[in-house]
Amino acid sequence: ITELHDEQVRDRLAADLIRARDRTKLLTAVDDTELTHQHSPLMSPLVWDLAHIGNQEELWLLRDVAGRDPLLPETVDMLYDAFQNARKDRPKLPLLEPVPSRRYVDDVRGKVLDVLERIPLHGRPLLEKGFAFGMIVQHEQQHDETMLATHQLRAGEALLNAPSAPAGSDVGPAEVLVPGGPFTMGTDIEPWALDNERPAHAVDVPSFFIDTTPVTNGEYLRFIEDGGYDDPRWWHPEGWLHRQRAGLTAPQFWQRHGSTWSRRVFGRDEPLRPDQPVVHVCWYEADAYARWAGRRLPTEAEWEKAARFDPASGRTRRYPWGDDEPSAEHANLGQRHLEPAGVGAYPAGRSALGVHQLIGDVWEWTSSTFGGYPGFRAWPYREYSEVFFGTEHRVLRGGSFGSDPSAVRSTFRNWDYPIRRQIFSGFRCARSPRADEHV
Ligand code: AVJ
Ligand code: FE
Repeated sequence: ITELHDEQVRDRLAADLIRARDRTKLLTAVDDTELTHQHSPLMSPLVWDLAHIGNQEELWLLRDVAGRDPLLPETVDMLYDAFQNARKDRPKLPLLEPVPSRRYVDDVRGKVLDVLERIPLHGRPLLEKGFAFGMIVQHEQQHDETMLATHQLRAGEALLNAPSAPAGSDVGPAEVLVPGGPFTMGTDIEPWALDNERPAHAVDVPSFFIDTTPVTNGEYLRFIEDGGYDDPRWWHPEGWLHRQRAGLTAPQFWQRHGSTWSRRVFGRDEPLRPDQPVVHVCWYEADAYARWAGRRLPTEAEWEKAARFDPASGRTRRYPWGDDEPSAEHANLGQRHLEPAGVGAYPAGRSALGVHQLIGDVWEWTSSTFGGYPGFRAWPYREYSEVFFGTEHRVLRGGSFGSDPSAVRSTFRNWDYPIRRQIFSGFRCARSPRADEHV
């Protein structure tokens, strides 16, 4: 039985590795100039992400797991170490050229697929349920999402194509009451959950209301038209300074044409779709909108309870819709579309309480800073999450249209600086009950 189970794990891992690589190839199927150019100081040249994907895969799966010798001179490791080289400095490094980069990732992958066929998936914690391979799948998919953001930042003709995301539909009441009480936050059982999602622990969350959908372009436009960007009352003090210094007047990639707006989406001008979740806002913009609307951002625990808690059974579920893996009916994930879908487009993906689109479409800013759960243990490396704990970053949840299902769960935690908005970030609002509201 163990053998059969292992075979299924291996097949799943091989399929996920291949899907990740198909996506990497699609995102790097550009000419050498595009591949080596730095499209924004916030991003690496695509050729860096490409070889970094291969290097992490070699380090973890060939050298650590399989005990192999390095494929290239060890000085190469340093070039692709994200901690030794800030993104802005990466174009100046003596990086592998495009052809050797492509050859390197292919060589590594060929050997990894051989290792995956043979290696026992137990006996070492790193191999339990194929974790090391799952970690590398997620790592590649995370960099694919980063490369997708690089494509969004690049100037010039469109290079990527995908069908438009579906339109929205009626979702009923604008907010949902989540009843107070404990739920299980985090996980001990998701096989590929990263260290910061562990361990599972009970959190008592008092009743709160959460928006049925993410905040839309149409709603956000009302904040702009009401002078929201010019009124310091709505802004966090540091947010107001940033708003002035950076000259923020609208989400990134919005363009005003008199009284109408368009959005630059992967090299095309698209009319602003009022029913789509707003995307490319920083935490400070989300926070200001919420205050203007008389609301606030949800805490991370509130977001996760809204996504997982089923009041009928008292159970904390894997996904908003239940325990099944995400499908195309549940959520806008996996770069099937190059934009968020209209709100209400995924009724099959709504939560037990009727909250829509918690998974997919846009990463949702929460009010929480990034820290370890009680009992946190850095694993398998401190630089995945622990070195980012503190008050500098805010947590985002739920994944975007550019996140692969293998790299998002209801427990998955993303984080970034509150000024960042080149990521596919949006938000939804929440509020505590009023004193006269008996809930
Ligand atoms: C978890 C998305 C913040 O991309 O910086 C990639 C993931 N860690 N390589 C990032 C990651 C190492 C990370 N985020
Ligand atoms: Fe990385």
